[in-house]
Amino acid sequence: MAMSRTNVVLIATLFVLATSVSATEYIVGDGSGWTLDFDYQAWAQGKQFFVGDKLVFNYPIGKHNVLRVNGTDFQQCTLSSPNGILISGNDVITLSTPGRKWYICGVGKHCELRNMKLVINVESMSPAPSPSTTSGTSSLAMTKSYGLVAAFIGSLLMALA
Ligand SMILES: [Cu+2]
Repeated sequence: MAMSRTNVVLIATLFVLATSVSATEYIVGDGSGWTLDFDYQAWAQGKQFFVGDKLVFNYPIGKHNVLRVNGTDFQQCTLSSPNGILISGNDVITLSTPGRKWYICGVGKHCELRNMKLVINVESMSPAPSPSTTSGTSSLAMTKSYGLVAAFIGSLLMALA
């Protein structure tokens, strides 16, 4: 089985290489999720979002939703032209283009009165992974990525044994 062992090592190596430049997944509101009276501007502050990163909105189905809106709708909490309504309770949005992105909750007056609104700025280029330039959040994200890689390789090796 020497050949298949070589293949496994090769696959694992490729996986590590791919993951080292992979996107970051941000849980909006972290442990609080997408909910009432959370300061999403504070949450977004200090984070750098890049094309390819993902936002995850977690909330109980039916209690909230996620609307992609434009800047005017965001300011006024209006729903004149939502560019997509997400209702799954575990909504994953891949940031596919650079620029400002606006998200609000369309349920009741959650946007107007309960601060369920998030605006972020997405930058076009991902920085080269470098340990010397880590902020708190990105190093955490990196640690998470490498943990997944380790788990992946571990399960591969176990399958082989
Ligand atoms: Cu809501």
